[in-house]
Amino acid sequence: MQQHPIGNAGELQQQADSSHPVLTTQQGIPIADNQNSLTQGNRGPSLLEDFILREKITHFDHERIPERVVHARGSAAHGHFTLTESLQQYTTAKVLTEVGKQVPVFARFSTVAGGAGSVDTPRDVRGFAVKFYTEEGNWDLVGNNIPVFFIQDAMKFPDLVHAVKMEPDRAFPQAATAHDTFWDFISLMPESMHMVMWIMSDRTLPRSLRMMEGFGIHSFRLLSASGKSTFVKFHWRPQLGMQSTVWDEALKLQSADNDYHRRDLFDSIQCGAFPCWDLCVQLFDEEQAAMLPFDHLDPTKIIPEELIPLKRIGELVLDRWPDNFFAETEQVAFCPANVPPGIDFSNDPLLQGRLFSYLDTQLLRLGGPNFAQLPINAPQCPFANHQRDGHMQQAVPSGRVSYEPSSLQTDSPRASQASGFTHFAQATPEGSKARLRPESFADHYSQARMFYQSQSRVEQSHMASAMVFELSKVQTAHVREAMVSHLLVIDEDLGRRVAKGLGMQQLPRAAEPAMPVQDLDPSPATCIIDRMKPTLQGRCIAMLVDEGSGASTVTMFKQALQAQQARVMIIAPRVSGVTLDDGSILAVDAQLAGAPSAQFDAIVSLLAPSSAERLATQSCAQDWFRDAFAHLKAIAACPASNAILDASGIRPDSGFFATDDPAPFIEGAKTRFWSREPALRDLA
Ligand code: HDD
Repeated sequence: MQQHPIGNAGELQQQADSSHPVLTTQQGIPIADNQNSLTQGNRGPSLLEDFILREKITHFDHERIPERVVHARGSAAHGHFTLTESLQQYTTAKVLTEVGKQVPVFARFSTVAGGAGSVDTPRDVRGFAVKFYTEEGNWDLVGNNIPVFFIQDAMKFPDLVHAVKMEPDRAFPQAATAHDTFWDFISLMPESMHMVMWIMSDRTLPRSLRMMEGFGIHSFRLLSASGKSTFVKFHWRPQLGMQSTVWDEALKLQSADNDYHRRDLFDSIQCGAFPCWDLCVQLFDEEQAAMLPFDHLDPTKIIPEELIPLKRIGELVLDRWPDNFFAETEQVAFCPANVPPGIDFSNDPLLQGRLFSYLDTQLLRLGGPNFAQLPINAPQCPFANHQRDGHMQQAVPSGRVSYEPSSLQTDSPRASQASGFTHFAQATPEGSKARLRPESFADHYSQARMFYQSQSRVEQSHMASAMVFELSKVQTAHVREAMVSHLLVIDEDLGRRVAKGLGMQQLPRAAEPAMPVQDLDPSPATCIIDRMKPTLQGRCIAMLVDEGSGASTVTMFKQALQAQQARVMIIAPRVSGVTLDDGSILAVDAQLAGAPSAQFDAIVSLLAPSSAERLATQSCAQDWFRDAFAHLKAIAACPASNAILDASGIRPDSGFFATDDPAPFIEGAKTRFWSREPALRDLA
């Protein structure tokens, strides 16, 4: 049989030329054929001798590393932090004292429970981790988008994570808290009640990673030149304002686009609309801490900003998407123990446990002690030490001396009293060793009540409905009852609403708090809806067009929306472009059936009558309008579109706008129509 000199069965073999480098093995051996393995004869077995095949397959077989045990699903970007106000009075850390200097950063956002390939929009806490490459070493602020945590002591972390992850015998549900083991654990951990209020709020359904807050959670310390300590809590505030989706929308986004948040972050950076956050701090000393009606070392508590206001000190801008997902986003290793001189830890027992856990997990995940040499993890300041060797050592240190003290090499690294890290010299009374929870950590319900009672009525009903949804997925009756018994303590009305939503015949007995529940002043700053910024910046508006749509109206809307910095997506039944009524061809961004309206902040329909009549029979078009309506979005609809609205059973309300003038629609698209909601779905 005749041999094909290149490729098999006439397949084109791509060859190197002046613009394409020569393909080589890892050893640099040039490769002539990247299509065919070496075989004995034309149709014979492959040969062990084929080092090119073996190397390629072996490398592929080893391409995966263990995913993060939590926060496996994440997206990240490069950027910079600029300090705008010096904290010189409180700290020596240059990153917090050198105003105007740009510090490179890498920020990774994540969900917690799901695996690396899970969806972006489950109800879940979002990780908000920022690595600052400061001139005094890396500072990792490893926070979440919720300012408190489930547990008070790191000892409980493996139990919490085991309870929330998919159940070990059946391996579901993926990326969801709505199952028995999670709520069983929570119902037995009263300390988690405050966090539970936050996760049942719309905070866990962010519209975009760019529109959520971040929190360092724990109290940290700042240390001044004289060694004076000030407590600090870190807050990230999104410049686009806060915004969340509604639950039905979040569910539909899971099918519309698995990568909804990742794509949104990517798109915004690619088009130059760089996500920005303000860095704010709460500063307080021991005396102020002692006046608070709770213990600030307890990570299940916030310090309401109504008590200690936030001070804005700088700005984070993310302006560069990573070149390679694995090398950067997957291999980045955050650790709360990475702090430069001038920042120190508090005795928060959760933080203390975290200081151990991250380095430990990275040794496994990244395969050994040299992971700090990976470009994404390496400091961007001079660094030197006597640590040597180990798996995958990349450095080639020269000289005889890899120890200290030494006298043989004059340039070997030495410790520096002047610039080195010093811990806060905290005086500690000598106590006995014990496994104890401080009594000051015993109030588990007061801040849960404060959070719930601070929310708007709409947000309260979302929380109660979320609770009903989650507990309806719990099959064990006594777990549902135990949870309601906690809710009755937090707020009796909430407990009753959830019990009713679950169809309970009898209210369970309220749980018995370890100490009296305090009625704290509300903290309106914890709400979201009021924090939605009246802007189209960062929002995406879809325009539905088809053959014969009016060219002048399409142009008028597009220009008006873009002038407001909205992103406009042209949607049509077919993706190859539509011919408008003036004969011009309009490029289309997405096909109607593949672009559900859950993905957009508001919609515009500019259809010709014949097209609207045809689409009125199509379920994808009906769903498009019905979902935008159900997700409380502004809708601009040309008269012809009424055919679809009628077919979808939608009765236009104040959230509907005519298409002769984009201005009223633009105002409507800056908000959501909350008044529509009670008529649409039974909220608890
Ligand atoms: Fe954690 C990852 C945030 C408590 C142990 N955590 C991880 C990430 C974030 C947080 C954002 C992902 C970092 C990345 O993008 O790579 N974790 C938190 C916050 C906590 C918290 C805000 C409480 C205030 N974590 C916590 C405790 C422990 C851990 C109490 C263990 C004692 N966390 C880990 C970990 C992870 C991690 C197992 C998994 C992957 C990794 O560290 O690198 O070590």
